[in-house]
Amino acid sequence: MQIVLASSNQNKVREIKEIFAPYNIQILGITDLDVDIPEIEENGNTYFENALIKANEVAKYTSLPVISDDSGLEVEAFDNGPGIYSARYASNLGGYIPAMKEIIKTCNDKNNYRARFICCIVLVNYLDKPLRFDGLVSGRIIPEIKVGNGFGYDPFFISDELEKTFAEYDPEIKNKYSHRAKALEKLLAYLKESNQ
Ligand code: ITT
Repeated sequence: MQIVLASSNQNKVREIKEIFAPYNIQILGITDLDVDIPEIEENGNTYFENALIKANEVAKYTSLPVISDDSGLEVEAFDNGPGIYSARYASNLGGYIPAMKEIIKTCNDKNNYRARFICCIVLVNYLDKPLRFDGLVSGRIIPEIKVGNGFGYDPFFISDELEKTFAEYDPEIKNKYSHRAKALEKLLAYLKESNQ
């Protein structure tokens, strides 16, 4: 089975390909379609709406099933932001290091470090309606930035199920415990069941 992944974030593409690697499913990137897809405006109000916008846009160019991933970091002390604005928040501040420093400051001020990563995966071109698979990982922000593996906000987030930040582990660990892994686990279980 082939699935097109509607994402231009190469880190997500890498993680999703790694998670699918043991299964008989080939993940194609947008660039494998050999078509020119204009930049997609993510103007939804929820992860699901944004994921649907991305998946539907790419589905205009292929008859293969298409998945998309909309994800973000929610920090309690930050009124559960940056959330769906996670990528834009970092880019407005000039990168992930300044964005993490700002978030740490707010957590310090409020003495609340609770946070979670959210991932919403949408599958279209499969049934006659979009399907949605959600993943969440609860954890905490730490007041240090441990640059290493992973991407984005990984260097200062520790899942409640782990001891260190996602950035400090090999990709296999993040790909087992992350919000993305949890959403994709549900998608894989669904595909397995629907192909039987
Ligand atoms: P596409 O829309 O093209 O897939 P994007 O990076 O714009 O790429 P999103 O709009 O879903 O994707 O933004 C998700 C942002 O949330 C991402 O850029 C990171 O800032 C953050 N994020 C999501 N998952 C993460 C993870 O596993 N580790 C660290 N940060 C993550």
